[in-house]
Amino acid sequence: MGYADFVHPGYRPLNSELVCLFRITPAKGISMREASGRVASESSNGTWTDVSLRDERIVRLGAKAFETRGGFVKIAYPAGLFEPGNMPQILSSIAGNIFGMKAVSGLRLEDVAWPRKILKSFMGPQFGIKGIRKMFRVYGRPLTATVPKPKVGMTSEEHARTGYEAWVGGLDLLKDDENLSSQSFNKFERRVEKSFGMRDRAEKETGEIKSYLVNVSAETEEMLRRARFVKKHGGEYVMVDALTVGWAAVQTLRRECEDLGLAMHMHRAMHAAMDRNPLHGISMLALSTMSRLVGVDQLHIGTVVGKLVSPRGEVKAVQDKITSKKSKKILNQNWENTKPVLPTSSGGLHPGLVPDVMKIMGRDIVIQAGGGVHGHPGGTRAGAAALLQAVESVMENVSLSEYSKNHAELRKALEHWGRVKPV
Ligand code: RUB
Ligand code: CA
Repeated sequence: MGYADFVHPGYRPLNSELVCLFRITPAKGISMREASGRVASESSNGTWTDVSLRDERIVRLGAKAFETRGGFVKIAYPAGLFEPGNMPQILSSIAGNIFGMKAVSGLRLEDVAWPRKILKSFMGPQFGIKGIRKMFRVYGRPLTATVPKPKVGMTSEEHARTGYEAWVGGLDLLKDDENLSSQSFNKFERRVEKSFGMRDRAEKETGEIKSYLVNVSAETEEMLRRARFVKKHGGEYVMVDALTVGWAAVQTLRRECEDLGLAMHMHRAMHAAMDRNPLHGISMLALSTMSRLVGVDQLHIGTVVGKLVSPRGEVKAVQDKITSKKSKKILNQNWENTKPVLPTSSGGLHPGLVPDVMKIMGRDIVIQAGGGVHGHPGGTRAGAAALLQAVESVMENVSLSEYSKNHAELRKALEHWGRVKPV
């Protein structure tokens, strides 16, 4: 089959087919039609030259580039191409060789619409937004979290102590940072034991439910062992750097978390290697569909106003994709009974930016601040109080400056950082 066999303008995909939206920049001398045919061919069952075996059943498995609009091409893939429940195989097809094709100078997987059969073959989130809120018995306001900073270097005792200060300061969640695992000065087991000891103490003192996003990212068997260790010590969550551990490992961890009853918080470290270039790679929107399918409960989706690139349009589209029952941005997706994922906004946030974040993303989110808590002039406990006060000011529809008049920690934070948007 030649590339032209994979171009079917006007084709209407079957409900059973998986549809991808690509942004295609053809190489010099290659037409869009040729480039889209090559992408459809190489990502399904074609290659650069005709081969002998090409009977009907083979042709039927070929993908179809069916709609081209302004550099964006939709391609439909017969379900038979894919092994249900196997994220690595699906990505090796729709996000594999094609990025290296000489026929394109740029190629970006913008979105994926998953057909029911594949949707049902993945576990989806165990808790979803309702389940997470039920865990904390906190409704109507964002959950709050903090990462101890410096993010790597503290001993287990220092980490746990910082968590205690943040919890009694009013925050719901302590979070490990993406590159904290089990370094010599802060071994995983010691950190878990010390931190949950401090968590129990903070719960007793505050009467509030507190939890801890423990980073278990490691080789897969080791991740399962660490997840069991968290469970044994009374934890409710694991955190996983899904993109650096890989989707297959996340699928295995997700099964383990089902047995253990542990929620999963997904850090997206390395996503910007794929999604930052608007002309080449894999969008955060496409990555977010994989996250919801594989079944994380919480996902970092950016801040718009913080230190890391997260454009408003993308953040809102991702939020819609991971929280709605039927998402419409960009490709339509009926999630059926796949639970929604709680968006996490983080990256350069501090109390002065909380109103912006809540204005853009609403209240059904996690707001995470590391430097924006521990860099407070009054220290971690004051920084935690200031972050919570900023959330409360929005909930009470009072301006930050007004609210800070009788909330000293917030006032100090505003004196220190104002409304600065870090770069
Ligand atoms: C934030 C932090 C997180 C980033 C990741 O710390 O450590 O790793 O939020 O970015 P700080 P994203 O609050 O000190 O900036 O959430 O966009 O994936
Ligand atoms: Ca971090």
